[in-house]
Amino acid sequence: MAESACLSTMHEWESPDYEPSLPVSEKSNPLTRDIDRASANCIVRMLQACDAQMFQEETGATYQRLLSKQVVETLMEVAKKVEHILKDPQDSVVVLSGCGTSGRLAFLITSTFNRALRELNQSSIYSYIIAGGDRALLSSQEAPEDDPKQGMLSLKKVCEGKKQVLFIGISCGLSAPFVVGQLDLCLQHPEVYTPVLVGFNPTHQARDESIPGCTFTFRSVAQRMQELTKSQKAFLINPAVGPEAISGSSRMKGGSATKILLEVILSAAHAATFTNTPITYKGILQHMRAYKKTLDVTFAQKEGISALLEAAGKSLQCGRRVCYLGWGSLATLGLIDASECIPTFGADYEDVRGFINGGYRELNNYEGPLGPDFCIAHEDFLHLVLPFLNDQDIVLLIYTHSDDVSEVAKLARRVREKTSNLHAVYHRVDGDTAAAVQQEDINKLCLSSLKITWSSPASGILAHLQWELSTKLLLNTVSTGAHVLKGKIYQNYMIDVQVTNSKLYCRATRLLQKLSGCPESQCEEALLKTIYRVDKLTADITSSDIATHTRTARNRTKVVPLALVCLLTGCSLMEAETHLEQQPIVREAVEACLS
Ligand code: S6P
Repeated sequence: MAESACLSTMHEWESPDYEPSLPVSEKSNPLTRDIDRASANCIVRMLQACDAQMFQEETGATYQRLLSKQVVETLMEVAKKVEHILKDPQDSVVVLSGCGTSGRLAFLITSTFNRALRELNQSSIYSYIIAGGDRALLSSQEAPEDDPKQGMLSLKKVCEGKKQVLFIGISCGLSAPFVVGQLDLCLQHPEVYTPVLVGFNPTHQARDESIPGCTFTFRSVAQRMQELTKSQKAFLINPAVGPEAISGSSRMKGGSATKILLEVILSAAHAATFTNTPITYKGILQHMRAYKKTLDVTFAQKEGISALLEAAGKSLQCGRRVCYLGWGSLATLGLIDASECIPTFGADYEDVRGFINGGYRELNNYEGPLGPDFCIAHEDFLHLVLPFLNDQDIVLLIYTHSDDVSEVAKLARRVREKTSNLHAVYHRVDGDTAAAVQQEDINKLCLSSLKITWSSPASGILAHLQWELSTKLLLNTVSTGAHVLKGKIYQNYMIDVQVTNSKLYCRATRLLQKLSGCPESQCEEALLKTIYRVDKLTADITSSDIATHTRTARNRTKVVPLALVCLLTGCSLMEAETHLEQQPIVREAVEACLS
């Protein structure tokens, strides 16, 4: 009985009656309805169940899934295109592009596979584009997402002089104007560009709002591409992975599924080119299943993850910090997770921060060091952060046994002088005893050490990709859960969302409608009043476009909570501000108004 109830909740979102006006990527997940009141343990279970939805089999004709026949076949076709370029790389490039998390993963994946090429003495063929440039790798730059022209120009620049371009545009919600500008460019020049779209909604749910200065919408471009899939002139990879645990937070499943799909494609292409392993249906499926196993291996550590989440939640609750000290690409995942807390939870830059051994040298981004506002090396941590830490700040070491574990131990000793709140997460291969002594030292210094053990890897690169995904899942769980415990989430909505681009503006208006029950026009009015901090809207404001509104909102805090208090109580903006000052935990403030 309990099991069938649980199963029906797992699939509830697939019903055509479930939040029918919303695309899958924006729906609220029935599994996490009560996440805001859950214990650390329960939060981990809920997030695990949400992640497991990624690999659920197709249940009917409604949605294709990650393991659906058509998806696997498209992965094979795209892998063959990449193989073709790998075999004749002259004047060719494979470009991965996206906004926010999607752009960060484009960076991570291109770095991994270019490194693999370098190790084989081959020239790099992969390039990444992230809306807003490299700063967006480490911070919230949401506005460039709305700029299709910028997208198109940046693609042109990367492809200058190239005769053949495989363009992979990533937009989890099939919604980013930046990406659709690039796809449109590809469609205009089919002799050079072959476009691939990766996202997690069916094409009929792609965003259909008009884009200023464009004759197309995301949906119209996706539909044009769909037509071209028949002749393999364009490709669509858009399985549904279920709604996000925190509504719209595509950094979680959207990001994980992006990483899985693209790595499966590129790994298959590399194996075909360099080890003569043909691209087969079975091979692709097998690789996907290895990622499914990654979820199981990671969440087998539920208790350890809950303990970390609880400790991080405690630090954030008392206004202290969470620091990730990582090595290699796992550190990059720490940097990414930390940067996402700012737009996702309205967190402060200092709340969650990541650091990487070797700093920018190791990160190896196009623009190199990004200046004093973006200090990311372990040395920066030692000079700028460590002196101010105490036992209320949590520090997490993230590494694998193929890193220099004696370096980890050395850093652990330095941290331990300032805070006892030191924890470790590390990956090791079963039976590998190489770093056992140093590991013992680290364990003694840490309050908790989470050891994730993997059976002997099929290939070096696959093992590393699994460790990365495992780290992503773990950090996403810890940082999301910690912010839930801090009271940042209401039900499973991020109520204090920053209204810094058109997608977030629409989401904010929708959220106000849902929670206040007021009509859309009234909600938008309340939103504008809080953005412009006025009790009466002027003609100037109402005639401005969304870009002006979102630019103004960039410097505002608590926009949506304030608008909600005004809508629910009919009070003035100033009264709403006083109310929220008295009750800084947004969830509780909202509940007080609703009851
Ligand atoms: C989501 C994250 C955002 C998105 C970005 C792109 O958790 O904070 O930065 O990645 O908005 O979204 P999409 O749907 O185009 O991949």
